[in-house]
This record gives sequence, C-alpha cells and structure tokens, in this order.
Amino acid sequence: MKTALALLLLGLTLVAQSAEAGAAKDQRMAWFREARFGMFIHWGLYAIPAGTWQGKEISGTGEWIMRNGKITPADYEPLREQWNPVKFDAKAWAKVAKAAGMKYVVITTKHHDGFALFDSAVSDWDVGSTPNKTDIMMEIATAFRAEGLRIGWYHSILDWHHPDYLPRRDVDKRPASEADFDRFVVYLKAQLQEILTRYGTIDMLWFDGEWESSWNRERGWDLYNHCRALSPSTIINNRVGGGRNDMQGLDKGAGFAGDFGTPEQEIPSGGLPGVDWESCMTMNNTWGWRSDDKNWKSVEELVHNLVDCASKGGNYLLNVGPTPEGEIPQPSVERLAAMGQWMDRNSASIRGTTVGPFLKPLPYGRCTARKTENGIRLYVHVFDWPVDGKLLLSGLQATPQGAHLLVGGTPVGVAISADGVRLAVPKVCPDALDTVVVLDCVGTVSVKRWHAAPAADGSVLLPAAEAELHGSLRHENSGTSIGFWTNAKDTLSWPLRVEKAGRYSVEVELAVDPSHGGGEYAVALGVGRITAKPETTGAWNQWRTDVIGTLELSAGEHELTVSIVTKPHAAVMNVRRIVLKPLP
Ligand code: FHN
Repeated sequence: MKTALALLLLGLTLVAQSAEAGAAKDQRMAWFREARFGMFIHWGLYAIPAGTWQGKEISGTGEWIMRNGKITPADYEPLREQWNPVKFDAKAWAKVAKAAGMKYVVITTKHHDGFALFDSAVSDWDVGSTPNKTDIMMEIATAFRAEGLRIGWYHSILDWHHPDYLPRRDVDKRPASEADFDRFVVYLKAQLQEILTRYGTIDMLWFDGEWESSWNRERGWDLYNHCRALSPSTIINNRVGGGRNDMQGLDKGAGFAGDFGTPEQEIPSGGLPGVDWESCMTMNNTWGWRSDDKNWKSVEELVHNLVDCASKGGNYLLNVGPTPEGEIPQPSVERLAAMGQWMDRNSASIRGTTVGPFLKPLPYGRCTARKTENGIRLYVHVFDWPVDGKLLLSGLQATPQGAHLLVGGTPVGVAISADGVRLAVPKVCPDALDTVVVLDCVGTVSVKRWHAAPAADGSVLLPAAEAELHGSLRHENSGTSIGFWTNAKDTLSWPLRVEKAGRYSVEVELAVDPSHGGGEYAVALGVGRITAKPETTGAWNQWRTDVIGTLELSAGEHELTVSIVTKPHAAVMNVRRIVLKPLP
C-alpha cells in the first residue's frame, strides 16, 4: 500500500512539475517565440590579433586564436594591456540591431579565453584591468534596452586561462595537480552571479564550451538551477549541461538541462519539432573578428535563413564580430540594414509566427503561419517567383477565404485543386529577395503527403518540386530542379504507389558541370538498388536524361531514395526529375 501511495505521490509531483514547467516555461519563452531574430556578438581580446599571431596567419575562427595558435596564457595576457576600443559605441550597435529587425542581443561576457568584458570582483582577467575600463555589459544592457531589445549573455564554461580549469591545453605547462575544478565552478558561479544581478533583468543565458570531459549533465543541472534561482525569468540554452545535440530539455525532466536548442551554422532540414530552438550563424566564416575574412554571405542568403528558421519554428541568431577598435564591420552593417528594409515591410510574416502546415519546405520558398480569429493565416514566402504567375500549395487541404500580397495588398487569385490550393500571382516579381503572399483560411488546414501515382501508361513521374529533401540540398529554378547537393550524407526521396507489379526502367534527368564530374549516386527502391556515374552535361543547367537500369517492383507503396556514393568534388549532380517506366 505504502509503495503504491509513494508512486502515486511521485507521479503527481512529476505531473505537477511538467504541468508547471509547461505553463511557466511558455511564459518565459513567449518573448523568444515572438522575436524570431537576434544579434550574436563575439567580441574580446581575440579581436586584437584578428587571426594573425607574431606575423603568422592562424587558421580557424578569430576567437579561437589562443588555442589554434598554441598560445600559452602567459603569452596571451599582454593583450590585456592593448584593450582600448576607443570607437566602441553601444548605442550605435543597438541602433544597427534594431534597424535590422532584431529583437534581442547575445554578447560574449566571457569566451573560451576566459577574459571578462565586465569588471569582475573575482578576477583581474577582465576589462577592469585594461587601459579602457568601460564596463561593456553595462553599456550593452543600457543601450539595447533603450532600443527595446532583450538582453542575452553568452558565457563560456570552457576557460583556457583560469588556473583551476581542467583539462589543461597541451601548451599550458601549469601543473594540472594544482588545479581544482570544483573551485573553478565556484568561480564560474560567482561571475554568473555578477552578470545576472548587476545589469537588470537578463533575458537569456547562452552557455557554450560545455563539451569537455570535466563537464557533464549533473554539473549542467546544478548550474542551470543556480542561474534560475538568481534570475527566474531568464531562459537558458541547452549547452548548459552538454545537451547540445539532445533536445531533452526541461519539459521532459529526465534529460539535459536547457530551455531551447542551439543548432550552429546550420538550419535543421526538418526544424526541431516540439521544442524551441535557435540557429546561430556567422555572417562570414568567423565568430570573432578576423581582418582577412571577406567571405560575407549575401543579403538574400541571410533573409532566406531568417525565413527558413521561422518557417520551421525557430529563431535566427546572426553574428557580428566587432573590430578591436569597437566597430561592427561595415559589410555586416550594410547587410543588416538591407535585412531591416525587408523586415520593415514583411515582419508580420516572421514575428510571432509558427511552423507552417507543410510537411516539407515549399520548392519555391517557405511558409510561416499564425492563428487568426476564425482560422489561420499562411504567409507564403516566394524566393523563386514563377514566370507563369502560378503557385501550387501542394497537398494543402483548406477553406481559403482570400489571398493578397503582404506588401501593398494586391489581390491574389486562389483556387482549390485536386492537388492542393493554387495561387495566381502577378507575373512581375514584386520583391526579388522574398515576396510574401498572405493566404487566409477559415477553420483548420492540413496537408496531404504527396504520392507519385502512375500515369495512364503506367509510368511514374517524380518531379523535383515534390521531392523530400534530407539535408542542406535545396530547390532551384522555381522548384523545378534540385541543387547545392554538397553534403554526401544528403539524400532526396519520393513516396510513390505502384498499381501493377513488374519491371520498371529508371530514368534520371540530371545536370553535371564539367568541373564536377566523376561522382557516383545510387537509386534505391523497394529491395532494388542501382548505382550510376553521371557523365558531365556541359553545365549545371544543361539537362540530360540517363536510363540507368531497371528495377523489379511489387504493387503498393514504395519510397524511392537517391543518395551519393562517391563525391570527388563539391557536388555530384543536379536533379530535375526521375521517371519509372513499366517494361513490357
Ligand atoms: O567554440 C565556440 C565558438 O568559438 C563559437 O562561440 C560558437 C558559437 O556558437 N560556439 C562554440 C563552437 O560550438
């Protein structure tokens, strides 16, 4: 009897926790879900060398120069005397972020080099010991709040400088026997108390550097609880306890600590269903300033990343790496201003939206959504404007009430069809970056998964537009082809139905630029598998149909998958469609 009662009490406690966690967490996460777009700032002593050390270029991202340059703490410390960001202007930074449409900032209070951008009472490895004692955290908190942005602190657990941090780097000859990691955790908690209690309400803690053997899930929960006790409303990422790749989160209680996921330099192809998440990405290739990194992403790519994240229910945390003088690099400023012009016109399609209803990304763009009084509003983001003015929302089952362009309100034709909902848009593309079409629907909407069905002659057409893409490969040419197949692990697939068992020839319409020949791919269907080595076709947009073999198919449901076998260059091929033709 006692056991049953104990189990009942435990169950009720867990339910209460999860129920409380659900409601309380929703309240804490509300601003994050509304924001969708934030500024990441990586700034510190590493901006001074800017990727070069003692005249030698050091590979890797700017903020890793101490490690990658094999620099000892003693040799790195003189940078402290060089810290003098005379051009630092937090107000200017905050205006750049606000104008871009960003709603929060996350700045490095301390990166892996252990140097604190605030004057710490427990360390002199901080700005308080430099020629320029400006308390960066105070400036940032004041200026960004004044622009209406929320405040996030990045804080690294990994610390290459502190004598108690373990494990030691190979170049660090300080005896590890003198280190006491528990004493380091006391120091870590003391600094967290400083940055959580000195600067008003901090909305987000962004932990990092959690992957080393000295850290673990339990220490993560302990640190999470320490911070939540100091600042109950603060949301904390899933790197606090090593859960970076395992979104257990608080809701499930038994997993890693953390309130949201943190995919890095990527946008998960299917999002992270059921949890909050944020993709952090650089604008070039480095987080911390490198004077030689000119590889800036285009405004188009940056806007499309933002839309892609929102369409999958996530946020986009876009990084800037200020110079040692304290300026955001001009190419970053220009790109953020351009993003802001798009956001000024289209933020309703991003801010506070949720995942769209589609089971896979639209081949010509993305879809975000928001509930309305009597149904749902879909924001159809068109990256690739149709020359014929026709757009298919494949598989959409809905009761359309009307459609119009978000910017300017031009009416858009809507028709229900056997294969979904069709839109008739103006022939001339209104916004080359991303034109948003609003489709208002009454009641609920759903989407039927597309299935290839045999034509009258028994052949089965698998068009690029209906392919399910797994990885970072993507549609091009208004969805009529698939390209950017640069990751050998990426695949594409189609579900299909075969009415009549038999032998089918497999025909692949593809393009291979001469600079990328020599690859091999495989087509798997049912129990069969065919491999093929596509000859070059002359260019990425010169198409050829290869008959690569035959497969025996039983009647019924199948999944055809195309994968990469060998990839000697960046990409193997682009694909426009696959056709299965029944053999007599
Ligand atoms: O090592 C860091 C890196 O320097 C940078 O801060 C990124 C940003 O998320 N986080 C770590 C790598 O995952």
